[in-house]
Amino acid sequence: MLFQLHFSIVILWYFYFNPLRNVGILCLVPVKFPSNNTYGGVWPKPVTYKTNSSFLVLRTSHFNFKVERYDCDIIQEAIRRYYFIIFMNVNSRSDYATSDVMDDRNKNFNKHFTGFLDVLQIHLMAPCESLPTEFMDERYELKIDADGFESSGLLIAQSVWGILRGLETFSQVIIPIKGHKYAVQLLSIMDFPRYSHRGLLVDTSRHYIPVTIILRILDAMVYSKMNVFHWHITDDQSFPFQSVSYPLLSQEGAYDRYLAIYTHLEIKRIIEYGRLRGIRVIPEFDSPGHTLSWGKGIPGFLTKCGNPEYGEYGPVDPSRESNYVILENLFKEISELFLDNYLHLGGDEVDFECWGSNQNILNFMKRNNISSFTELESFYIYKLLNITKKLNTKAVVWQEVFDNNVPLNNDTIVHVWKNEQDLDRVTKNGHKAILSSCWYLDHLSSGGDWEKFYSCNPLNFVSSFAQQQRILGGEACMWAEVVDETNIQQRIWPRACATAEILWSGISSSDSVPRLEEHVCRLKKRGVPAQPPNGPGFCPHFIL
Ligand code: CP6
Repeated sequence: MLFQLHFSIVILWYFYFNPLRNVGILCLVPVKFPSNNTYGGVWPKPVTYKTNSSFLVLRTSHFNFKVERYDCDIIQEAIRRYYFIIFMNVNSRSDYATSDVMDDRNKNFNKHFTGFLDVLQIHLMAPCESLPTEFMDERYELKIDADGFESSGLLIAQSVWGILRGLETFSQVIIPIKGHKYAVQLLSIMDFPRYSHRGLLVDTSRHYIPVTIILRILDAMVYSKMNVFHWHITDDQSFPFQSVSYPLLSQEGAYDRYLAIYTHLEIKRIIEYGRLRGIRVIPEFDSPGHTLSWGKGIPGFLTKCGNPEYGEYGPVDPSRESNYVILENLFKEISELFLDNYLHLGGDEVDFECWGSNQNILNFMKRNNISSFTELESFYIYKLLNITKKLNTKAVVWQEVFDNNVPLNNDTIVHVWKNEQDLDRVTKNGHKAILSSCWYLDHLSSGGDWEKFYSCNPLNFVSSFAQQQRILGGEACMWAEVVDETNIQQRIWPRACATAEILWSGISSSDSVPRLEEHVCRLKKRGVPAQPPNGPGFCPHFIL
């Protein structure tokens, strides 16, 4: 009896007075972690990642972020988001660090409890910038350390964008463990992107994509450290941009003038949402091709084809001087609304046959000594580039503009979409380039076909170092002929994650399969409907 009482007191002491009581169970049961060679399951893989064989425990009741130097709204908002993400558990079966699946993956990998991590210090070394740009610095260092009883977490960056990327990494190395607790290994990460332009193109013309879905897509971009939302907002099929200067464009050209449009207010919301996450929003108003929807709101804007075989209308009528006035007014409105320094002007796939069938166009060419349709397209694009130059915006153009010898200034970025090999010609001519031809999300092949995206390394397609320097990055493209609000996210994720990693840290790595499995489980846990990456599988912490 006495013995039993003593025993109970010892047990009571253990749980109530032992400073380690919060990890009482942990001390007895070894906890298994993702092993070093999977980079803590971080996606995209950090440039350098070192770990130690010990871990710290985060307690929801104690842990906090502490901003030690420069602070701003972007950091405060990010802290709010990440606090939620880190300490969210989908359900009580979420102890995936101790699940059978993880055990199998991490045989012989035991870690030692060394203490608690109560604070992540955030050191931003220079004042916050307010808007992400092509020059944004995303480098960060993340150190989780322990020295005796002292443990510390430190995130350092020169720029607020580095703080954002570092917080994302921090959220990915924290692992839910048994008993509603969280653990992090001692680690040291130094990380930065190899390309400054890591984009996702979303086409909102072939199908209207609701604003809420666009915001979810921006969320998921951040989880893979993508930083450019290329908004292919208009095309032949619909004109969902509600223009203040030309309201008829969406009234006549949208799928629905009330239900399938983006207002200035909604667009501002999307830009602000991106800004707070370090995502640039670059709109594309593609012309002179891909503009059939514009014609409904502005009579006379398009070329009337002389031969019905080519359709009723074709590209913008480049011979009509008043069209350039319309373009100037419209692009003035656009450049004031969208805050980025860049606009995407399109310039792809112009239908020359329609132009060639229109007698007015042919006469115009004769009068102006224009001897070919590529020259006519150049004439148009040249005028459009001058309009945007006047508006103080720089331009991205599809590769045809370069292919057709339009004179381009150094700021203009050429977007390669036909063939990776074209990167060589573009950069040899001194132009900056971004690549998309190997990353079409609408092209499906069987199984987990992200590996075909993953094997596309932009560096393989140019011959000199100077040319390599001109590659700014690339974009995965979600053309929307066969996706709408019901399936666009599944089509994008996780396949665009392959592009994201190639552009962040590059070079396919052997651990990418299990790491992507883990990343997809993470995306699902955070509410992103991502499809299975490889084949049969199971997310141990995600049971609906
Ligand atoms: N829409 C627009 C598209 C494409 C382009 N522009 C496209 C077509 C074929 C392929 C890839 C993209 N769907 N407006 C070309 C940039 Cl393979």
